[in-house]
Amino acid sequence: MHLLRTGAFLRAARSAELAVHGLRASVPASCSQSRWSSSQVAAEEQRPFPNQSVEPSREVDPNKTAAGSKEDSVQADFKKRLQKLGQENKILHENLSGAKILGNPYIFDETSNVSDSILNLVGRNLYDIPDHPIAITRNLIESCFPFPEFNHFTVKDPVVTVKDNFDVLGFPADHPGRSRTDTYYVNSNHLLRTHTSAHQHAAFQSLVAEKYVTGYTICADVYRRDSIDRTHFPVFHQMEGAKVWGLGAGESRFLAQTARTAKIAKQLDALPKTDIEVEDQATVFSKENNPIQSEHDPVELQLVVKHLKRSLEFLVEQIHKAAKESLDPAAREAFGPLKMRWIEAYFPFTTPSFEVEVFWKGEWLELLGCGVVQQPILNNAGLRYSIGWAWGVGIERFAMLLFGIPDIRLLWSTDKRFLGQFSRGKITRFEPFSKYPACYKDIAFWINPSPAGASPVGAASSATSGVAAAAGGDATKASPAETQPAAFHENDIMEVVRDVAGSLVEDVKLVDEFVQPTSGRKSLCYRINYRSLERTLTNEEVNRLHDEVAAKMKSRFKVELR
Ligand code: FA5
Ligand code: MG
Repeated sequence: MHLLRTGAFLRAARSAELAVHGLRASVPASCSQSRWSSSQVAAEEQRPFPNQSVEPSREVDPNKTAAGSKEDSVQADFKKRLQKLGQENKILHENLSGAKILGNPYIFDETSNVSDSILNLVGRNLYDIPDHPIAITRNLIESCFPFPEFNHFTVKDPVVTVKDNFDVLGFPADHPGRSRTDTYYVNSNHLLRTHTSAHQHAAFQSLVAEKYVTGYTICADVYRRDSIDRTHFPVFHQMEGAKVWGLGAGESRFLAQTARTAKIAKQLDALPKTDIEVEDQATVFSKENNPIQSEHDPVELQLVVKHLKRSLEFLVEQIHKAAKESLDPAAREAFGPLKMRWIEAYFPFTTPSFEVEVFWKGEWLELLGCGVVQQPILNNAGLRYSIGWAWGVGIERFAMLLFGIPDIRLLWSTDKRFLGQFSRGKITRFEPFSKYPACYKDIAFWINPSPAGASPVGAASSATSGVAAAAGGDATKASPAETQPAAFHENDIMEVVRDVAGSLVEDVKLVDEFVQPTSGRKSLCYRINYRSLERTLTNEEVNRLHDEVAAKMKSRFKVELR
């Protein structure tokens, strides 16, 4: 896996591509053990991290199968056949099943759930097309975190190991984000990354050798089996950012830390002030809700949190300003002030953790998640005596605010009427070219009371239920009040609809649910809104699509149609 440096780095004389996984992380001079007693270092090494061993990730041996056994000649031959396929991404079913993704062959196993419809979207790299709103937004975000303080990376290949996406980040074994109902698995070792945090460990490692660079951003496409509506799409783009402070100079650990605290305070002071009205609902850090890490000094921690919050408030303000300036003067007046709030959150790899929401089109829209990096993550990356923050934003959410784009599907459009409206470095208001009629169709069915093969992990862990879960796996969506075994997950119907109708569906909503008192069976009714962004759909076409959705629901999930 490669982190590809972008922007200023492409101009730099040093190598543009950095194989971070191949590097042996060396401990920086400021962290040399001789400065402190070996017992102190040993104590730090033993610090537990939730549920996981967090050794640095290694590339999976390409000669081994998912189960770890040596590849036999049939598998090797099948891989060769996959590799020879003409198209970039393709699924092949023969005596074995597998996929070619961005040129690499993978053999499927019982965990695989990627589909052609999702693989067709792999490799579009919208963030690299200079005139595309996603790339324009990415550049704007990167400009708020400039070089040489921040390195900027992109990672083209979305296939990562389960270890990098979840294990290294301390995701509990039963975190809902790991579920096949929420995540696209290539096989039991590999998945389509669900967040850019999958590259956090490698990016932190890259900071070890840096002299002036103390932070980074990573931009990439991420994949989630999610709901279908105007702000959610199974592929979207994230940008991850982080900054660390190593210990300052000093004769003792105490003095070095005091110097570091003073440095953070000074840098906080130097951050640009913002004018936005912010409601902060996450100022108290309690053991139960949003704990401080035991190794952090509370005064220093508060400074890091303030630095994080102010950096992101600056980002949100810049986006809002750019959006406002793109309007004509009359519309600018009506645009109104920005309403933004901080709320508590939970991520396995940060604590305390937060989310930013802004008020958009009459409701609160989540823009990003962030927090203070779990110390074991920094330690494992070779940044043992550093403290730092990290954030992850959804680029589409920012782009929709910036350009006034009402539906996330538009960002995947290849229609010239859409793409022709944007050019690099410019924020322009999206002009709707037409609104085509909606066609609503309901599908009602009894769900199968026995656990379905496609949804083996239904329940949320106690650590994550009722809170926003990282990297997908919304614990609140899996029907927490469900009394029967998890036979059906809402993302299952979303996936079927996506496979059959792709971006011809605007949204899918649960409109009715009830349990039959005598049998205890449960009935669900979903309303599918078929509407193309580019043309009027005919009745026949919609009926055909809807019949296919019904047939697939029946065959894949054994539901009984009503
Ligand atoms: C994460 O993915 C964390 N990795 C973010 C993070 C990074 C936290 C570093 C702490 C430190 P979350 O699942 O909330 O968190 O997603 C981050 C953002 O991605 C969301 O705030 C939202 O803006 C965007 N997002 C999430 N799901 C979708 C989707 N289906 N479509 C479009 N944007 C989405
Ligand atoms: Mg979230």
